[in-house]
Amino acid sequence: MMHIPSKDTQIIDDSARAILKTNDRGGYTVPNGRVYPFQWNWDSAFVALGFANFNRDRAWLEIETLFAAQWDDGFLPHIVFWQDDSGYFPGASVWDAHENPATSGITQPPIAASMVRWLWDSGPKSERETKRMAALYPKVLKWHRWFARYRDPEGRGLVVATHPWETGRDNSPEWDQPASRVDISGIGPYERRDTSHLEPHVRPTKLDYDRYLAIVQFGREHCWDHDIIARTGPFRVADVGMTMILLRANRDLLALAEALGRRQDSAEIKAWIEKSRAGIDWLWNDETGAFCSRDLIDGRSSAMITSASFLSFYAGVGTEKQRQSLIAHLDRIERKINWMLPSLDPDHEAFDPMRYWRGPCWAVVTFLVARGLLDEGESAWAERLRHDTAALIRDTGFYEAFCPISGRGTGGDQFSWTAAMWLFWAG
Ligand code: 2M8
Repeated sequence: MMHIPSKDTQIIDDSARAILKTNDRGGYTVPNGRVYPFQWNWDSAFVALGFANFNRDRAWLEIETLFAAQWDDGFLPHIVFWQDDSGYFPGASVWDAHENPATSGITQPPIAASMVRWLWDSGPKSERETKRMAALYPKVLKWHRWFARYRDPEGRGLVVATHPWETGRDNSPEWDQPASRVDISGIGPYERRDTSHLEPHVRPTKLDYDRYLAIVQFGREHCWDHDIIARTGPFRVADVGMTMILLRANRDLLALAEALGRRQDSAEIKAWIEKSRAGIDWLWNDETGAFCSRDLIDGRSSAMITSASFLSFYAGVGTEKQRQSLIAHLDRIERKINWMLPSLDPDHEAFDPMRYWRGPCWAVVTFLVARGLLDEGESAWAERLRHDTAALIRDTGFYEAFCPISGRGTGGDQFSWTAAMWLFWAG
């Protein structure tokens, strides 16, 4: 299917629906048929919102299929390999994590709870949908318990990422320094597949991939024991993105628990929320004037302003002074580029407007930030972010991401979560 530039919203709506249908593999949706031919965790959660626009049954099914791959201990993998496909590397055999279905051994930003709540809230709250929500609820709770049990080894109320891929912002410059101590000497030859689908200059570098694989090797050697990995792994970063997303997801899970009358769960979830609220200030970097990720191994802040820094609005945290500082950063960033929201501060030396998570705009993160800004009374900013995302899609197509300066698409096209964001929010 070709993208035909058009100002007609109806045509763009139809294209977005067609993308979701084309990428539907029966119960789950691939992010992009060529580049990412499996089910991805947070992609599926976003995609459910897109399906809700025209097929609510299918929307629920997307999240149900994802949770069908949940491990017994509550862990929810970042990739589910429902079927073989040699077009992606590293595939199931490299992970060697879980047999049936085969999965990766790392997780991804926990937004599913928020998407379940959105889905349920925006629907008829019929008996059928309430049953589906109630059936998903204990699975999501189990996943969040897994986070509480395994991903906060220092008890700070923050989420520790053990692999850059877990953050979803794979090659963000925030990970350059923490990943630099990963020993890559044991990495033999391997063949990447992403760079045979896409131009190498829009993808992570070979050095990034060597490190990604070395961390996978560590997990595999420890039989994906998440306790050992989070305590002794070579990459351990308190990720500002996952932390803010989990905090919001816990608030959404609490709303579901209350709707279902689960009193005991509510108390447990409230305690997580309070702990995070109290702990989050450790991510605030006063010099930078923003929330930034922090390396747990040496305690250093990345001191970088990324799109994830602004997720504090979505999480509903930050003092008035902190919020003002972040809004001032938005004002400054907006003057440097043409489309919001870039994944890295354009004034940072590592800013690279076409290379993946080092500069391009990603509709999904922009959506979360916009949603937070709206909730916190910054409606003009929220509308600016929505408007820019709509303009990028309208003028360019449903790309994986977009250059904040030229508006050009980068990464894969006909991308599921971009289509979903158009249908649910931007369009
Ligand atoms: C990208 O990540 C995968 C690894 O998980 C990759 O590059 O191979 C990221 O953009 C991630 O956030 C996203 O979930 C995934 C699929 O769209 O692609």
